[in-house]
Amino acid sequence: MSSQIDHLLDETRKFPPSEDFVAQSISSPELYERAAADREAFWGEQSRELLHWHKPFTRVLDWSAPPFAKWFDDGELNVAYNCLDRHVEAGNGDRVALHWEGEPGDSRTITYAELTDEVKRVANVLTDLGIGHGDRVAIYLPMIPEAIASMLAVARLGAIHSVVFGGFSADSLRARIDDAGAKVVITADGGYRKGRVSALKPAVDQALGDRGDGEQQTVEHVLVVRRGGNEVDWVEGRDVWWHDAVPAASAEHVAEAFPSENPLYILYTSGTTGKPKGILHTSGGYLTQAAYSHKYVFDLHPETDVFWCTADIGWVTGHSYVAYGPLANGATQVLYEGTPDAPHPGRWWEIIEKYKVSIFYTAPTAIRSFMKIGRAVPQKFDLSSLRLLGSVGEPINPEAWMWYREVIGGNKAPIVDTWWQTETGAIMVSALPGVTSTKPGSAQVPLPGISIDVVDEQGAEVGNGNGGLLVITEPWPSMLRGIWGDPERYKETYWEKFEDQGYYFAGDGARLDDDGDLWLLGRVDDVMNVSGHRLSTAEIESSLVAHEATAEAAVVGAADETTGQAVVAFVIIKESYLAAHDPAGLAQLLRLWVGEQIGAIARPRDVYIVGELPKTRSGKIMRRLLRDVAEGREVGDTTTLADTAVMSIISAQVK
Ligand code: 6R9
Repeated sequence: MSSQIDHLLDETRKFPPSEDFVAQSISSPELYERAAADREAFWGEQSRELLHWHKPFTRVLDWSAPPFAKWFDDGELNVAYNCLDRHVEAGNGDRVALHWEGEPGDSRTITYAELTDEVKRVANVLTDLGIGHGDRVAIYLPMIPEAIASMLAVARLGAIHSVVFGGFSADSLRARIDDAGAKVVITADGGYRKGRVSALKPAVDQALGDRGDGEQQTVEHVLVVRRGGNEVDWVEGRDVWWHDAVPAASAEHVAEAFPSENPLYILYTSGTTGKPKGILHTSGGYLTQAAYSHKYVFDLHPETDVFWCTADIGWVTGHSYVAYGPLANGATQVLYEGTPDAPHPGRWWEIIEKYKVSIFYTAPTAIRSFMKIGRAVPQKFDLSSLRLLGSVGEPINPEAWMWYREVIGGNKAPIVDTWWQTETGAIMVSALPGVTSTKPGSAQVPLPGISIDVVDEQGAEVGNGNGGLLVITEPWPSMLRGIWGDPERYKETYWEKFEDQGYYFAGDGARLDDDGDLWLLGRVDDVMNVSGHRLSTAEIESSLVAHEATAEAAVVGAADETTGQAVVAFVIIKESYLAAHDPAGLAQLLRLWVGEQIGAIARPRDVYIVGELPKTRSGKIMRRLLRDVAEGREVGDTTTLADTAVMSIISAQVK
């Protein structure tokens, strides 16, 4: 790791924005000045400018009971109205909201007027299914227009959605449905992935099936979109076809105003313990910063730009930069159902050419896998429409950054590397194109209105040229309002570490270079980042030990050329299991087991069956040493181990 950091800090290339870009850019240095002069007034101004408030707010921030913030809290708005109706009322109903592209090549173009109509119908259907203000709705859908319509319909009713990534297993879905107490699940029969229909409804059926623990489950209805055309089981009275209910519903629906702090959604993310955290976001502040960041970071010209964020709606990036930010700003965007390489490795570039995408936002892991295939593939397509590129999810190494700039951006499109988290709700750190000279590998500077610092373990500023922990020093509009049902965990996880200073602890290591630009150095806790997705070591360990063969397990994130980090597991097998079973194929069995338990993204790259795990005298597993083994390095300092011989035994077993 440290050699990698040194290498990063040797990076001195800088790319100032071109004159042409500056001339048309909506940002200017004045934005920073206004925010610095009066932060709260700045956010108040932004919110009034970007959103329609049914009842205007008179207070910007109430921080009288930290860490529980209230933004714009005496104002009232409707999130869906802001994303839909007001654009139609302003005469932009014919503007394309979604250019949707199915994986097999089918496509649909949906205008703002059409999407508004659809959302009103879905809102009426959900009302009929018993959903009202404050109820929870789980959404387990592929990347189809109905996914966006579902989120907005839930928001329109003042209800709360919990989108669960379609790649998650029935068990993961069940845990999220239970934790939120969802009343309705919206799903599909299946969706297209890698050239085949991948079924979704069976996982919902399984999640809602008898759990054998006598617990009442909360779901009353399942609304099912037909997409894959695959056969599905049907529960009469519980299941409703979308294509029966939605077209038959009325397209009249008046958006009611809700208080600014009305909960909007829960999104589960991995923490340092096994149980995922239900991150809670509310309405007015969240939508303000989603719209603001989308507008300025992406230099959005809604009349002419075509925006494409490749994230799935199951992740926060899909919430803020597929659903809420772009729609609040009246943008035209691309929504793609499938994988980047189906049916051919140039699929993404073909889509950019087809829709003349001008702003493209994706993750470093995708860029690295395209680099591996080679530039000949993208070079077959006309990518000249691209004028701005974005990156999110993990640090982007300078090599990948340069490749992205040259091969995809034609050496002209600025790249914005955006740092943020599920918890922050929206982008916090990024260059402003048209203002900032960009630097390969650095996420650079906090957005106007955002206060970030790098501090040491005691909370003291480290200053330029030094590394430490990234903190957010002032509340921000789209900050999480808590962890669903667990206020204590919220305080402990994010606020306890720097309680005296009142800083939010992000869990990331960072460094400030001599210019004061930020370099993100990865998580400092037991959270891994695999292809830009957060996974917790504890969650995968508990899944491994849930298998009858496993006595003990330790999981580490090991550096991986394509995925950033990869899951590597070290497992001790029970004597009793070995006595009765053939150990051949056991590693593969456990890999698949984790995939079934959590989802394919959590499946370990390697499972090593070992006899012992390295532990300190107090019994803590020393993952640092296992990481050395997993990354094929000389094993580090073992002096604090209870048994110092253990590492040589493990190294031998792994070879
Ligand atoms: C938006 C999103 C958050 C974690 C975060 C950090 C890493 C995200 C990054 C980045 C370096 C960037 N991360 N963006 N690291 N540079 N531009 O990814 O949310 O899934 O909650 O992950 O991802 O470690 O703490 P989430």
